[in-house]
Amino acid sequence: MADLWSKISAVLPLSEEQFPLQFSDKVESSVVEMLQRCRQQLYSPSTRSSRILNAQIVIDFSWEKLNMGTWRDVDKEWRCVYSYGCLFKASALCREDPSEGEILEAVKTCDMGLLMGAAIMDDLLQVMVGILQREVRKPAEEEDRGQPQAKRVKMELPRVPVIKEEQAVPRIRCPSLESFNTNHLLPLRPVILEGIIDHWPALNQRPWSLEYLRSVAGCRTVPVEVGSRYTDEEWSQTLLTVNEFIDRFIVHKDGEEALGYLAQHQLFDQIPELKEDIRLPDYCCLGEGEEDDITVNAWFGPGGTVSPLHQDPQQNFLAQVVGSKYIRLYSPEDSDKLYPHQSQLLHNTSQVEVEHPDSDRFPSFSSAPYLDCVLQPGEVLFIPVKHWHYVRSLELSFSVSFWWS
Ligand SMILES: O=C(O)CCC(=O)C(=O)O
Repeated sequence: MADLWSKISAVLPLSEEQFPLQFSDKVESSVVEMLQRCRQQLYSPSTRSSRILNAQIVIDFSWEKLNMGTWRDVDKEWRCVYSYGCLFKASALCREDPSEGEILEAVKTCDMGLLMGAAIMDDLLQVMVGILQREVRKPAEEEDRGQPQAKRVKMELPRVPVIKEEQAVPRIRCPSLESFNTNHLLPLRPVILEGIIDHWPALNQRPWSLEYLRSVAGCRTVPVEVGSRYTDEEWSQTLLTVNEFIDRFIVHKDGEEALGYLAQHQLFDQIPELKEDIRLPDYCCLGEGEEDDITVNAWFGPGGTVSPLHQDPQQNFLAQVVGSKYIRLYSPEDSDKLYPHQSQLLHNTSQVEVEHPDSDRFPSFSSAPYLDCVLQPGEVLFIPVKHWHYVRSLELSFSVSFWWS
């Protein structure tokens, strides 16, 4: 670890004078002074504990500001202050021959800044966490976790629904852009595209096994959904490392424990190694939006995770990388038979439990026509804008969805 600090200091500004710290008067002068003190300590002798203490004061103070009121009302300057606090703390942890535990704490600190703060200094936290991660990263084959994965991942017999031919989502193999546009995009018709992601490294050179995910992302802190479905009362969100998520919800999952779902749109920005394993589907170019506006989401979890029936305001390519999923689709024309929640927050979500509908409360549901499928690794489902979709994973599963317009 001896040269870790030289790698970190190489990406920091050369001197205190070149280190920007500019805030408007929305940020109290006492906080700006504390930030300046942290900056000074970065470039002059000081004790480790004093560096960490001052950075922690900045983190704790700005954390309060981030948690006041609703997230969209949080001023971006406070998110920047939080990121600076994380940057100073992570730097302090990595000086002077840090232990592996201290480096892991620095990784977590950077991740908190990436998740809750705002980008500062050309995304310096992202650069730093890349350096730190390489320091603690073990190649997949070096991992020794005892028995082979298949024996330790809890195997459940999935309830695999029978797909009737007349309501199966149609399938096509590598259509031309023109044919996809004419037959599916313009008329907004769902379809399963086969053979269009066969070249992804995630399905070839770097298959997304648990060991591989642990090796590229194990020490990274990510938001996790805990609970069977986001409409349940006891559903909650928490922050866990990818290793903790796998240990708690996948490898040692026992029947009584809540389900956990790593379902989020920041994962690929946070962990660029995973982004390098996937590609944007070519068909996204048929949209009117810019490539940068495409949202790429990760959906990683054990068998049994459910995304309740809901609709989204964009076109969607849902690509299956690991495991299989049962998916049911309803047209937006049948929304009145699907009983959306009344509240503003959940108005895009149906109240009906799709596979166990309460026909007394929701009598019209059974008359709504639908298409369904079991999506297998290597297949991509086109879910047209506003089409209602219900998803249940049949086994350990990792999917990637692309929301585009
Ligand atoms: O795979 C899932 O659980 C949900 C996917 C989804 O809802 C989406 O991509 O919009």
